[in-house]
Amino acid sequence: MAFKIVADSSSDLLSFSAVDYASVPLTIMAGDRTFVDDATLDPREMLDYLATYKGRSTTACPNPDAWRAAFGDADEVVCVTITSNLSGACNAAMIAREDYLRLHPDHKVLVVDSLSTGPEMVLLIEKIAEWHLAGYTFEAIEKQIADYQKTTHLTFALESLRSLVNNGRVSPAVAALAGLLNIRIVGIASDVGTLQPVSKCRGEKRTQQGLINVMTERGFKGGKVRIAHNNPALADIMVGLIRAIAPDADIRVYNARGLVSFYAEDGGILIGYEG
Ligand code: X90
Repeated sequence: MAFKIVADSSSDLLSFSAVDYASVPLTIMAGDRTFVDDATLDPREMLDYLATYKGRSTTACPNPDAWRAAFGDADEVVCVTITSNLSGACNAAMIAREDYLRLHPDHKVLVVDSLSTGPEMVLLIEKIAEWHLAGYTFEAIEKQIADYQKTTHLTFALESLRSLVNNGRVSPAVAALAGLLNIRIVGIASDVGTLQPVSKCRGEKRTQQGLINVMTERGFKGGKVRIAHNNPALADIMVGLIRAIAPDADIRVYNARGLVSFYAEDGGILIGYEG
């Protein structure tokens, strides 16, 4: 039985050693540049280019063929996608699933809509791998992943909502509620997988406290924390604040890859956690 986990590149996870794994890239387009969010991408170089580029920029999700190719010929595939509320990636994965099962009627494909992105996807991927390695069947994983999803959360701080609004991923009404486009906000992935602003934050301290408040309000007491960022200084401080609440928390910190960097911009941070 070949078991494989496949996720789109908004998870920021390019490779994963515990089980057979593939990352399927989203694409960022700006002017005459196309940035494929795979291992060859230099997110820093992309951000520097975007900072000087004043024209329109867009992103595109993987098409069904790209998902299909990533399934390979595994008998059992668990596919974890960015929230279906902000991207067509999940829908494309569902189409890929149908094609795959038509070709291989005895194979199994589970598409998990993360209703989130980035580090919350990482928590799901790690849990699926952990269960598989512990001997859970495909069906048991399918049965239990939704319950685990209810215990995981995503909170984030962004310097602005500009990329998200310009690409229609956040409505101008929500942005208006969040105040000026240009102010730093703390937000969460809502239960239906949309971006929900929680507070405007003037100043570093308020941002840090805003993030911690959201985490504790949503039940963080310890457990796993995964942090993707374009802001090493803030990431460091957040690790300290999290350790102050939960000294034994299992924390991992890493740079965001392309898709998340595009939307979270320079200075952004995403925190996935169990609560
Ligand atoms: O299909 C596509 O082109 C991709 C569109 C992705 C849009 C949202 C990306 C968000 C990245 C920003 C903060 C987290 C928001 C989470 C809300 C659920 C990261």
